[in-house]
Amino acid sequence: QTPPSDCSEIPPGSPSGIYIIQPAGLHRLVVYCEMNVTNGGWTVIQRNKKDTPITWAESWSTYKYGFGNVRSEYWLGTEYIYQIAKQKVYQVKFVIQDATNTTKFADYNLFSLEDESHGYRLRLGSYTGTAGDAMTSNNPNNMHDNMKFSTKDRDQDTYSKNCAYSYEGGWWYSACYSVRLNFKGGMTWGSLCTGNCKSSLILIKPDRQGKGTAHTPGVSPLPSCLPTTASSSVQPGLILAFTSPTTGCVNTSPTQLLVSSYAFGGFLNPAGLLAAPQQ
Ligand SMILES: [Ca+2]
Repeated sequence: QTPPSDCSEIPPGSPSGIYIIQPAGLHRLVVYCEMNVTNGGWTVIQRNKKDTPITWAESWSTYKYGFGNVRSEYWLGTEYIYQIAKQKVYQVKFVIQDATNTTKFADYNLFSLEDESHGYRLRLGSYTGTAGDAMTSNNPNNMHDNMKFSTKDRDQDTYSKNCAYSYEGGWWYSACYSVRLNFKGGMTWGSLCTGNCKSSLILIKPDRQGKGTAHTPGVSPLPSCLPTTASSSVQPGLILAFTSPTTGCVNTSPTQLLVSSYAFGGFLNPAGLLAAPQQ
């Protein structure tokens, strides 16, 4: 049975949590589905908070395949975001908690990335919301829409130096930013919260609600494996989640170890958990 191609195919009414999806032409991914915000069905591609232990100043390849903890702060992976968003016409919702703990939204009715050979260039549609249209700008120096993705080791911005290196996180930089969400510390969203945003959440789903076919009735999120069992052979950046074939639970490691692609290509270790493939 094929998993849903994204969180929009999780049946309405299912709780938020960790689910398995399989975008067209890709392997299975472990993702967090947000089922409470605005009709649910959202695939979480980024989650961050001001006091995160996650280091966001990561390399191109780390961003490409994702990092963090799917239950807390994480980046799903630029390649996987691209693969998901190319399936249909997608929209994006940025959920920003400002310095006064007020939650604001920024919606763009189109979200897509170009492929890696084109730098994962960002394409956004028109804005609605309460947070302010910080991703697009009349100022080419802090524009994000239509920019390529840059990391500390791959400078694709429009600045003479490297924004991603200077500002410690991968993003669709120009020269350099009005939005900084991939950052360890206070985040920035336009003039809403400048270096003091409390948290961020980036959600995508197909533009037309219900366009996707409900996949399996009565789906529940994968339960957490307790107690936490970590494998000593895990390489940072390789493992995202352990899944138990007997209980179906997901065991995410505490920090810096991500959750997506390798959970299903591995083998059973002595603890009965599916570990990442040895490369
Ligand atoms: Ca540059």
